[in-house]
Amino acid sequence: MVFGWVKSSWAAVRTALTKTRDALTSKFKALVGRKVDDSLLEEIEEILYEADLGVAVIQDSINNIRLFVREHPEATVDTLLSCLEETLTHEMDRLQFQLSENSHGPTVILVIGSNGSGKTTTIAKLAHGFAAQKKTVLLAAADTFRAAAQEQLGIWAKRLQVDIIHAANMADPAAVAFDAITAATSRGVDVLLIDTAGRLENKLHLLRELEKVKKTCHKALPGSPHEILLVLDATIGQNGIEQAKSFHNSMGITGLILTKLDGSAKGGVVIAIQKQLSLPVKFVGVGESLDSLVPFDPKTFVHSMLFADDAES
Ligand SMILES: Nc1nc2c(ncn2[C@@H]2O[C@H](COP(=O)(O)OP(=O)(O)OP(=O)(O)O)[C@@H](O)[C@H]2O)c(=O)[nH]1
Ligand SMILES: [Mg+2]
Repeated sequence: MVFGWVKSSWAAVRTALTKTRDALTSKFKALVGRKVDDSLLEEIEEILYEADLGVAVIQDSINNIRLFVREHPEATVDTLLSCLEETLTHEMDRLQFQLSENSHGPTVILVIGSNGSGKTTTIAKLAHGFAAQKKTVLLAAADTFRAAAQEQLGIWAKRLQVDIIHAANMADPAAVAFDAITAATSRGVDVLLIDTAGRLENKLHLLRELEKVKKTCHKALPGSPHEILLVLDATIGQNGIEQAKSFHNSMGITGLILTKLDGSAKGGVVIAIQKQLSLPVKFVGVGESLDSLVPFDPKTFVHSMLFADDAES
């Protein structure tokens, strides 16, 4: 089962992609009318690097464009752009973008990520989105690293009018997760969102702590967590790929949420990350308000990044 997430306006993502799109379209525009040859392909390659699409995706795109040119000697810059759009979207359709739903009890969603990536804010946005679907939500403050983190999630819970399970005496995060799952099950809530401490992915002991949270979830409710979502700050660009790999290796994440796209000129990282890890970006964060978390759609995203014209805008 998957949740039927209420479609929010894609216009906010399009706006967040303005810097990335403007940089790409102005440079592509300057190439229109040019002869399609190796030097043109090199220039396209350089333009793609600036959008932070990453080496692997760019090499793949340029190889596909080369093949296309071989088969279509009459190709123009416009047709190359369509070929690029297709290449960037290719294979992403196979990924599971919707959140999995547990139909036999609470859906447990574990949210992890580095310091300040946007975990707690994203949890509030998710809770807000679930409420719009008439789902009951429980929050778990399993960030026992800082007392302020408990308070921050508490403020959101109050504002959203949802229940929260706090850590007793800053107990170990796995114990908070266990209590929260027990409470979610006995209260019959639909969704449990577990907030965790910000950590650097190379801090091994902290990763071990997260692994313990995951194991404890499984013990408290077999099959859970149903989603392990890694929250990444889009403004860190390609470094996000290494971060995601490291978290994925130890935690087996089910999806990504890329935040702060509104402050980034390098929207290409959203494509690069999912293609390299074969993991879906389930949502993108495009601001600080509760409704600024948008379900990801690969075709619309790629189109919004590459083309100035759009029926939606
Ligand atoms: N512009 C913008 N800001 C965001 C977005 N998502 C989160 N933020 C901001 O990022 C900052 C950090 O967010 P938090 O939710 O506290 O991050 P965290 O990962 O929980 O941080 P720690 O618990 O300290 O690891 C806050 O100021 C948020 O408002 C987004 O999509 N866009
Ligand atoms: Mg936090």
